[in-house]
Amino acid sequence: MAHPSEEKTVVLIKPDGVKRGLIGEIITRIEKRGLKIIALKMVWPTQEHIDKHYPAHDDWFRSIGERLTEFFKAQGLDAAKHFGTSDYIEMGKQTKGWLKNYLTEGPIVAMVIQGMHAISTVRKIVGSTYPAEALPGTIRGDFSVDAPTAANVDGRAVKNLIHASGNADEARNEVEHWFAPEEIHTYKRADEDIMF
Ligand code: FUP
Repeated sequence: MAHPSEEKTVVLIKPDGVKRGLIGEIITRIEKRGLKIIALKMVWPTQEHIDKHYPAHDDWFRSIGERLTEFFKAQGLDAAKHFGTSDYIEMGKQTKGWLKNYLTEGPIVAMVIQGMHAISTVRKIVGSTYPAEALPGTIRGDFSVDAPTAANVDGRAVKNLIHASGNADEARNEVEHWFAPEEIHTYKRADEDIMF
């Protein structure tokens, strides 16, 4: 296991983040926290690349379906009516199709971020998956407002500006999926000795 201060995670600024001119704002928040960018590039991904980026197993599809169904329910709405099925796995598969369209709508900025418990720290900076639930002070909570009750009904993915790896396995796979080893750099930030 890597030292906690050397943990790596992948952040993608999605096409809505890039087109809204939020690249600088998003990077600033990550850097100011004391996390280090060790790889960065702009790419316009293919559908195939996005297909491989997101998991393809039933547990993941089920978790997507379950979560959005709960959100619909909390709003007094029935997700099954809009998806034409109450099967969580099917809902997850449909959502993945929309994600492939969303993430290929334009260029994205892909980064590897390294630092103290980087995976969980970045997730906190980013905020809840659904912007409508994200707290002010988080990136999603400050700059976006979308919800599955609107997105899924309109046949698209939730516009939530950013992707950030969810756990250590995802982070490892995503670093490899997005970057060649020579694109990832090792260097010391000037404030590292002072911060930890
Ligand atoms: P996250 O862990 O925040 O990356 O979110 P998930 O893995 O649960 O979901 C992956 C992506 O699917 C999220 F960025 C948002 C998107 N999504 C939708 O667009 N609609 C939904 O109903 C649920 C998820």
